[in-house]
Amino acid sequence: MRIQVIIPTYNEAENLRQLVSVLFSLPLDLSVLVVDDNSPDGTGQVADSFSASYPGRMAVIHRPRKLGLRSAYMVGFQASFKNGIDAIAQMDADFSHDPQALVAMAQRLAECDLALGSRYTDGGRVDEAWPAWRKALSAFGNFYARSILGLDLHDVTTGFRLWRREALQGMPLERVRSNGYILLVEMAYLADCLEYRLAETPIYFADRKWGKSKMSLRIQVEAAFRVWQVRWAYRDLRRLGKAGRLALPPAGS
Ligand SMILES: Nc1nc2c(ncn2[C@@H]2O[C@H](COP(=O)(O)OP(=O)(O)OP(=O)(O)O)[C@@H](O)[C@H]2O)c(=O)[nH]1
Ligand SMILES: [Mg+2]
Repeated sequence: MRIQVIIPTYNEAENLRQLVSVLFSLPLDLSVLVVDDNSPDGTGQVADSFSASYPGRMAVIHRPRKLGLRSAYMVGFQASFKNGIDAIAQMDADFSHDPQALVAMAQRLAECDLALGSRYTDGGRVDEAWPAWRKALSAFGNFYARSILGLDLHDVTTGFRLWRREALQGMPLERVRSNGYILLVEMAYLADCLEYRLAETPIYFADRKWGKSKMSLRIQVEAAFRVWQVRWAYRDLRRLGKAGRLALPPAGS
């Protein structure tokens, strides 16, 4: 199975240097696609030097300025669809997502369409160093989104995912509106509306090694409203279920 890992980056030079080396040491047929938004710390140049050292295994998309996570992933997905690969991974550059977990996720993909690296399924954990408020908010946010959207998932906001390429390509990605981490809720919900098979693999979620977290109470409160908007936006697909797949033109066509 040929896997492409899409990593959106903004100021992740130090993290990326280490992450790419670890990814290439995994026992997987894996390539990397970095989508960098002209990071002031030179992340784009770090990515370029890897693509010179690993021709064919490392690609970089440079964008002129910080344009947000949603469009970074959308541009990355469209490029991946053209590469003849079997599975597409989403992961953060900051080592919150342990690259080793990709091995278990790839095994899991044999029996599902989307394998999610999950902090809240049996065996999953979050960083012990997280303050109690952040742990509580994250756990509550997941419970909240899961209840409102009727998702049988413990970790709806995880950004560590491995998709079957056909499944991701079959999603109406042009309808996805959210940015930030509601993007992840929206995409999981969309996959569930289309009755894709979702499976969770336990992960340990470490706090970012370098750089500062942007998570705040304000972001979480805003997200709480957005969950309702997501439910409303896809009411047609929720009703259609699996039949919704046929009603959609394939993404990137
Ligand atoms: N290309 C691009 N990448 C981004 C942008 N915003 C965030 N990223 C990257 O997306 C990934 C997830 O972002 P993080 O900043 O780690 O977000 P987070 O994990 O919710 O928050 P932290 O607690 O700060 O780690 C990282 O690899 C970032 O570098 C953006 O506007 N453009
Ligand atoms: Mg992070």
